Amino acid sequence: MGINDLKLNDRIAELEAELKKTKYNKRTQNSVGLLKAKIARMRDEKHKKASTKLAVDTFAVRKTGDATAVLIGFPSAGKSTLLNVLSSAKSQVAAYAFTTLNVIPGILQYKKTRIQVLDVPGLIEGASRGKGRGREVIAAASSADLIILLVDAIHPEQLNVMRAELYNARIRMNVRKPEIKIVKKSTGGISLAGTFTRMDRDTAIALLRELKISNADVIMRQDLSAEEMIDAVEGNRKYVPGIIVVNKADLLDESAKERIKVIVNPDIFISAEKAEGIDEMKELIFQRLELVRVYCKEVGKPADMSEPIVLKKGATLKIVCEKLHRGFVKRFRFARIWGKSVKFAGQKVLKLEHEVADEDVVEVHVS
Ligand SMILES: Nc1nc2c(ncn2[C@@H]2O[C@H](COP(=O)(O)OP(=O)(O)OP(=O)(O)O)[C@@H](O)[C@H]2O)c(=O)[nH]1
Ligand SMILES: [Mg+2]
Repeated sequence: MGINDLKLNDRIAELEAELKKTKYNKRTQNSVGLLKAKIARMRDEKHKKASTKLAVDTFAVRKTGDATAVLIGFPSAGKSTLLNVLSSAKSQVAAYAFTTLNVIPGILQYKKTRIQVLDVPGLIEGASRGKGRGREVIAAASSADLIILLVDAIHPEQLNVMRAELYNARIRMNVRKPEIKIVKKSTGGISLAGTFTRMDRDTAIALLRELKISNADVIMRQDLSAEEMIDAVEGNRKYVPGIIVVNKADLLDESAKERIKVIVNPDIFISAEKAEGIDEMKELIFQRLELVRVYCKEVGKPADMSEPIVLKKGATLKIVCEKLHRGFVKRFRFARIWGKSVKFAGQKVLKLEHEVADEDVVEVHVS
C-alpha cells in the first residue's frame, strides 16, 4: 500500500467518523448527503487504484447451470452443511471457522432447472477491504444471479455486518436500479428536473458538484435519496436479488424465534443440519431467480415436457430461437404458443420481441 492509499484510507476513516457523529434530520440532511457523496467518491477512487494494481481476485470456477446462487455467511454459519443438502456436493463441514477456503460448487436440481450454488469462505467484518478472502467472496457475490445471506441463529447481529460489507463493496441487494439521465455540457451550470421529497433540490445540486458534475442537464426519473443519486451517478454498482435465511433454527425455542423475526426479518428459517425447511428454501430460490422454462414442440408432435429451455425473466422468442438453432432467427416465420404469455392456446405470434412466460410451450415455424 502506497503513501497515497494510506492518506486516502485516513481521509475515508475521518469522514466516516464525522458521518457517524452527525444526527440525521431536516437541518443536517444537506451535509449528511454531501458527506456520503465524498466517501463514495473516495472509495471509488481507491477501488480504481486497487483494480489497476491487482489482477481481479476471483475464484476460478466456471459458471454452469441455468443460474448461479452464492451462499454468503459468517464462518461457521453452516454454508457448507447447507450446500450439501441442497445439492450432491460434498463440501467439508467442521465446527471451526474458515473450514472452507475455496469455492465449492454444487448443482441444485429443481423443477427441471439446474441452479449452480456456490459455497465460499466465510465473510467477516472488513471483507470489502479484502479481509479474509473478502475480495474473492465479494467478486463471487457480484457476479451471482442470487445472493443467499445465511445468518447463524445464535448470532443475528451478523446480518447487519454482512449487509454493510456488501454495500461497501458496491453491491445493492434487493434494490431497484435508480434511474437518472445526465447530459454533460461544457458550460451553463446544472439544470435539474425531477421530484424531490427524499432530498431537497439544493442537496441534489451540491451532490452533483461533489461528484464532479458541474455543467449538465440532469433528469431524475424517480424521486431519489442522496444515496441512490450517488449510486446512479457513479454507476458501477451491482444490483442483485437476495434472500435472507436464518440457519440453525433447531437451536431456537419459540420465544427466541420471535425475537429473531424482529431483528432479522428473514425470508425463511431452516436447519441445514436437520434438513428442515429445505424444500421451502429450494422453492424460494427458484421463485427469486424468476427463471422462465420454455418447452419446445415440433409441428405435429407433442411437446417435449422433459427438458425445458431455461431462460431469465424478460427473455423473448428471439432468445428461444437462438437457443434452438443458429439459423432460426433469420428463418423465423411465426410461432404458436400455449401458455401464460398469450391470450389463447396455440396463438400465432409474429414478433420475435414477444416476451415468453414460464411454462410456455412454443412451436417455432421457420422457412
Ligand atoms: N445446530 C446446528 N448446527 C449446524 C447447522 N448447520 C451447520 N451446523 C454446524 O455448524 C458448524 C459449521 O458448519 P459449516 O457448514 O462448516 O459452516 P460454514 O459456514 O461452511 O463455515 P466456514 O467454511 O468456516 O465458513 C458445524 O459444526 C455444523 O455441524 C444447523 O442447522 N444446526
Ligand atoms: Mg464451509
